[in-house]
Amino acid sequence: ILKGEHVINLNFPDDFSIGIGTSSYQIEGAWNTSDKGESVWDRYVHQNPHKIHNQSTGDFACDSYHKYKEDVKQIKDMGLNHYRFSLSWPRILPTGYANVRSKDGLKYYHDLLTELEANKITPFVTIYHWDHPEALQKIGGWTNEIMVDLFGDYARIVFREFGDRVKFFTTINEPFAVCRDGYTTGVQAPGYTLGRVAEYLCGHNILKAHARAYHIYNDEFRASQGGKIGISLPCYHHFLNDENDVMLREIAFQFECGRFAHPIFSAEGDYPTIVKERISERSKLQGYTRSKLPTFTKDWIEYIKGSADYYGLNHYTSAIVEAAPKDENGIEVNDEGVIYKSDPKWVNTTSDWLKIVPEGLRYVLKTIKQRYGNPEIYILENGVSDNGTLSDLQRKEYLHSYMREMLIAMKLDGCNVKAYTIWSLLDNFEWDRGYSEHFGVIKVDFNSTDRSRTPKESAQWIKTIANNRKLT
Ligand code: GBH
Repeated sequence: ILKGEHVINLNFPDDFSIGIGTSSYQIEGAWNTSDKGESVWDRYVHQNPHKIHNQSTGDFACDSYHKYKEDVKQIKDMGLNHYRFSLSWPRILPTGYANVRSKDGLKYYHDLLTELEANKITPFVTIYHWDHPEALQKIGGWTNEIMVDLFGDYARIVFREFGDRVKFFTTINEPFAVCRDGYTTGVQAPGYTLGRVAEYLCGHNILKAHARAYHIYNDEFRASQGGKIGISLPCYHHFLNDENDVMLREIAFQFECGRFAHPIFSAEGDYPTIVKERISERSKLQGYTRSKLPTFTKDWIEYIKGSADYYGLNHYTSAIVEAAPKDENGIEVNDEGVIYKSDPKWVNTTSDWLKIVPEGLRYVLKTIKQRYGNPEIYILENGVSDNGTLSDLQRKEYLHSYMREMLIAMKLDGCNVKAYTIWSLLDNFEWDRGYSEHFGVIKVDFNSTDRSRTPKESAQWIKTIANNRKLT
């Protein structure tokens, strides 16, 4: 550790916001209440029950559609500053298009905002957290460029409806996961295993859609509403077995984080050169006519560049990167040419992909600062799962150690972190893992029809931190 570390105080600056998050499909339930449209997740879990742990669905989830007042009370009880939640696109626009709006859908979110205002909790609103309308998937979902226009239309309605009450917007949650798991691995809705052409096309359209929403906000709403808008991107820290392998780290960073961050946050814009070169070379080796990675025109590069007021970071864990093996033709098994491993010394959690590596967060924050001109950073997700206990000691330790690294990055490295968001408020529908991994600081009894909520021990700990404004 570093000289001077012992002398820094671990208090949160006065203007720093501490909050907690959820997403619509994971908690709301009420999947077909009133005129809500079907989402890709509704369709996916109903048509592919075997792809979800225990054949679970989010049909009822935490029933937050009916119990949002209780959710807000829990946040209030912990003394937190903000609540990050997402809007369900088909709840607001049942067909996906802007010509049909659901009065009940809009009312639900207005009611939630009213409750938050009454409790002085700042809303951080994510416009899209994976549950787009099934009707739009029918025409290709994120592989169809029309999504850029349609997402823009949806975002405009969101700003017009809610922008006088919401000052923090996030356009899209984790494009990497949407495209990798929706189109290549197929473990998330819509569940396709189409490969990298589709995955990169998805990412390409998501970057454009994000920028479209940003510019709509900028041109039509910023002057009167005065909020901030950004995107949430996941980023691990990449450790090396051999410090001479710095190229592996560079490639891993640029494929996982830079592919989405560089077009938006770098001075030059566009995809990172190394990503363009590697994908183009490999596409050639594999006999494709052109690169699997689409190309941005100069206009699009300029339009996407700078399209965020803050860098939204989702961070859970880190990995060791190694060179990818080669197939029988001597070609690396994936475009990036790296694979992820974990250190057996890292502490395990209930989620097999999530090892506890707090120092990774500091590295990631420093990397973002160095590469992208010290942007404001909002940590929008950080947390850990448990196996259903109320005595969640590991969560307290996890949150403490990660918050500590964040504060060190702020105070010693000068990283401009302005908000920290715990994932998650509630045990919830954990996508393909169903209800088997519990990320909540509030336990939800999924066997009770009223989905009763009980704070875990970590909730009490969070309350102490939020009240003292200091990590002890
Ligand atoms: C977040 O993504 C999501 O934004 C949030 O909705 C979710 O509740 C939270 O994670 C906790 O899971 O072992 O190959 O199947 C984090 C990124 C992407 C991490 C998918 C887990 C599965 C890896 N996630 N990934 S694998």
